[in-house]
Amino acid sequence: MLMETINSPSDLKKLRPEELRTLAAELRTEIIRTVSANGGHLASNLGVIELTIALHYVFNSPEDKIVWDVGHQAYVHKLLTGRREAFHTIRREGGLSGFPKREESVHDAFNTGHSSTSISASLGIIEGRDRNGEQFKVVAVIGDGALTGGLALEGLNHAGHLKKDLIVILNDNEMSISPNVGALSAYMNRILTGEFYRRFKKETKSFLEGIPKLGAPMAKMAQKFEDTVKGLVLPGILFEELGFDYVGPIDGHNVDLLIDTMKRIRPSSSPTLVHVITKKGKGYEFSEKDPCVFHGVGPFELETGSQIGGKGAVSYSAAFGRILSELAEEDRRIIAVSAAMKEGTGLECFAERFPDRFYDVGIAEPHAVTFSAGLATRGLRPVVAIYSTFLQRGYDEIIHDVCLQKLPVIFAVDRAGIVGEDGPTHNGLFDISYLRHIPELVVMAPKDAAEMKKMFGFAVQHGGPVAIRYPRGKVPESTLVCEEVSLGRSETLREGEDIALIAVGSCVLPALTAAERLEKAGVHASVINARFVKPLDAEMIRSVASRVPRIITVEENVLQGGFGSAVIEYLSDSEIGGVKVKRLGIGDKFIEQGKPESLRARYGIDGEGIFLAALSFVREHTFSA
Ligand SMILES: Cc1ncc(C[n+]2csc(CCOP(=O)(O)OP(=O)(O)O)c2C)c(N)n1
Repeated sequence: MLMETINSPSDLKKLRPEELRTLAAELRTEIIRTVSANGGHLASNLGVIELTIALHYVFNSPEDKIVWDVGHQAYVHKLLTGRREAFHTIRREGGLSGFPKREESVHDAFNTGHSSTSISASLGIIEGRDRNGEQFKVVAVIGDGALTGGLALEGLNHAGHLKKDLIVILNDNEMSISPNVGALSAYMNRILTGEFYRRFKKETKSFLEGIPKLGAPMAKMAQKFEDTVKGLVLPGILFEELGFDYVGPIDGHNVDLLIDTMKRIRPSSSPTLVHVITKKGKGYEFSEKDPCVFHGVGPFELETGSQIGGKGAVSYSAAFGRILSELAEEDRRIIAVSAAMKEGTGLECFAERFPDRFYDVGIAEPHAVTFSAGLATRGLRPVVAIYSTFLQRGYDEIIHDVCLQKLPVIFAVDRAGIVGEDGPTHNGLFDISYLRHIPELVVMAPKDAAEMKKMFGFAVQHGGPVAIRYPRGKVPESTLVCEEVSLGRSETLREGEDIALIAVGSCVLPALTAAERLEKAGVHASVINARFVKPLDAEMIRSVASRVPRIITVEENVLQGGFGSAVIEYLSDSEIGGVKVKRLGIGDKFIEQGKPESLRARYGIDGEGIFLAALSFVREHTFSA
């Protein structure tokens, strides 16, 4: 196997052109095999095999820096930069990250996971390089989806101003996770279909032929000129106007052409954008057919492409999609907004049922929030569904554009809590903290699907901004009767006088499990479903504190500024003493990748962890009393 001879990019440079094609085939097989076992971003990686080979063939990593946007497509890069033997551990606990990580390799120039950062980061690296008097090249590899993000456009704008030798490789497969949307995408599509070229040709020809005498020979000359410029200068006029030399579009699966192009542009001293056309999912029949499903996929059967363990209970995202569709049937004000995550957030069914009430705004979370604020000023009820980790991008917009104006925007905060294999860039562990302190905003978390439905029903009727957070994964089996939701009121699920477990959302059922085990150990626990992180159920806290000597709060969020902090703040501000409070949640650190169940156990927020913490809390404070 050629692949086994490549331990660093310098080994790659020893291969002959025909060997590079063999290597590409081997890499494809390796990636398909590994992702079928571990899950991961298959389609995006299969699309950049030849491109990655060419980049490492021409540039000299780690001296030259390659910055991968989003970073989900860096598997080939990992395989070529000394991580082949560890590749089978990708996305596993203790294994290789599914994204570039500076801590993992000197070849990873910048950590990524969130979209649209590569151009800004690369520009910063270039400016830092020049200030230090260093000499190397910097290449940002960005997809057409990631280019729809405002941050990428801000970077392009600045790059055109700085006029440094930034190289941007635009990997255009016409797909974000689902087909890419927006005017930029349409523009690039026109480049690909040759509309620019055809229009240019027609207009120039008729203009020239209209000139008496000289016209005809000039038109002939122009024909020759056209052949030279075809596909080179004119199609990328937008990028040219932004200060980039545009090269392309070129076939992103032709290694020779890619290498040749990279060699030509490498010496350039001004911003250059190479438009590379790739096929997402290339080389595996199932991912070519359905690149959206194989964008980020769980383990699957190699022969059939069908996902292993994909069936069964409904996910929270799917439950949300159904709930919103039902509510929208009754209430014409409801509009759904997604930032390039229609499938991930469960909004496919809504989009099908109400195509004219669904917006995919591209990978543009801040815009999604402000756009929704605008809709809300017109009496509509926008529901903007964004993963907790990506909503971080919209923080100021939530404050300035939504809450300051008390606008009734509903935030469906998906993937709130531990997300798992995608690691620290994707965990949704901050939203309680970054939402809780915003005036006017109501923050809720359901324990199961029935409660989720009631909460969204409540949110639509509530006249101001509301955020509802729920985790990744399946909705739990729950036979609990769901009370009506009323503003700032919690739900007491179980009474006990030794300790009170006050839990938020996904931690409520584990708290109940813990309480049952505590009962067997002779400890009587109350279990309270907080329901509202904000406004806090002050009456409940006051009443619990007067009856029970110990409180444990449980949340799948960082402890700093979280729900437990809110409880302590309330007790302190109200000068309520005599009750001991312990907070369970995630400490002050970014937590590693791994299986969500295993991470919940490690951080003590599963049933077992809550049980053990409660037991020792009771014992500690009984003996020391
Ligand atoms: C800020 C942010 N929002 C959403 C996502 C989720 N996401 C990951 S990849 C992706 C699509 C990227 O499309 P593109 O850049 O064209 O890359 P491709 O996978 O098509 O190669 C999205 C929306 C993200 N990583 N970051």
